[in-house]
Amino acid sequence: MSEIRHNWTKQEILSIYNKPLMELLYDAATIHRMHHDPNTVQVSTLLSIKTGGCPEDCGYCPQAARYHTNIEGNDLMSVPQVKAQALRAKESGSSRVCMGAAWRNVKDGPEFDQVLEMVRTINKLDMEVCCTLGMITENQAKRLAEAGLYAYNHNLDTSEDYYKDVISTRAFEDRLDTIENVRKTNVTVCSGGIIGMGEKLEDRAGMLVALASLSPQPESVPINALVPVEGTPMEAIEPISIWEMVRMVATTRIVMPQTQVRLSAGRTQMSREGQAMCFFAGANSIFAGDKLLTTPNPDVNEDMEMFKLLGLNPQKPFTKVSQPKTVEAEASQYQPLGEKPKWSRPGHKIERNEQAKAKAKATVNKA
Ligand code: SAM
Ligand code: DTB
Ligand code: SF4
Repeated sequence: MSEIRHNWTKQEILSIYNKPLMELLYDAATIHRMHHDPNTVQVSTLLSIKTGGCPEDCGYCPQAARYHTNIEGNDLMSVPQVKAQALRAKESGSSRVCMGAAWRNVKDGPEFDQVLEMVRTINKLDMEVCCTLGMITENQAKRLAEAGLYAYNHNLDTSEDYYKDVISTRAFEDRLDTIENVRKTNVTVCSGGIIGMGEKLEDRAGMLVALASLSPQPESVPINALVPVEGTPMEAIEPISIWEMVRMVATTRIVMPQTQVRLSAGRTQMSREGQAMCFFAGANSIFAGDKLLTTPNPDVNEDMEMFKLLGLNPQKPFTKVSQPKTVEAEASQYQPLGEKPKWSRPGHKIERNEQAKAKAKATVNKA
């Protein structure tokens, strides 16, 4: 087993990322085999339980209200709706449901109670449950854990340096605080980022330094390729090449040997050969289902054909960490505290985000 290091430097990571490709692939695949079955891939289904209308200004995100993208917004889904979707996901071979909400942070109240009930319902279907709901407090993390949550997704998204050029409504530090709150429970951490947002290679390395320095390292690290969506400040950014994805996956595998590296957004643009290279380089989880949160993803049948072609098998639920016990609402030990945490709001100007907002306003005024 290779050792787990938490003190990687940006320079070390850059020199791994820039290695001759055959060496990089060989090194990553070697480490991958020491810690994982190379023929097993964990499959999660995303479910957008509350879509659009988000107050944040994340420059990549189609769900930020201020950019007026073409997505269909929705209020919080009901528990039976979620259960039906989870059953469909289970039938199609997914071991995990990941519920996403376009929220800045969780607020105690009926909507959070409803999410807790969704968590209990899916855990009782013997599936892993993940949530990505924005920033959460320690008490909220404990309530999610008590309901039977398996994983919480909260991405660092990019380096601390570049974060300021992407989002002005919260700070990198806030993301670390939420991850720390999740770490105070038994819920596993899923945290990664996006490449192809105009960042430098140094920023990709910087993000990996931050993720690898977490102790323990995240159990799951999603690597997303930016999906450029019309109306967002990043609509016109040129897509990255498959080689960058392969290098990023391989480097992530090397610096975080035990984590499940997730080949995330951007798969519709990747060939099977390209994805196969990513699996060889150490990717061992994906999002399945024809939709991510709001944008397209490959069809499940196509993915299953790809698995067959490559000899890959979907991972069974609770292979890595055992199933959490669900505590019913009536027996809960935790009360909603109605906290109003002071998540920061830096409010600096990001020219690209300002322009997208102004463009959206002008369109509304014209109509
Ligand atoms: N609101 C919550 C939050 O921001 O943590 C949860 C939902 S948010 C949509 C989850 C993640 O989706 C983001 O952190 C980002 O990594 C990813 N994401 C959003 N838009 C994307 C895009 N256009 N391309 C790639 N990834 C994207
Ligand atoms: C993650 O890292 N990627 C997923 C999941 N975690 C929540 C989301 C990707 C969203 C892509 C844009 C969309 O579909 O809206
Ligand atoms: Fe809101 Fe999350 Fe999208 Fe940012 S990434 S705008 S917080 S939904």
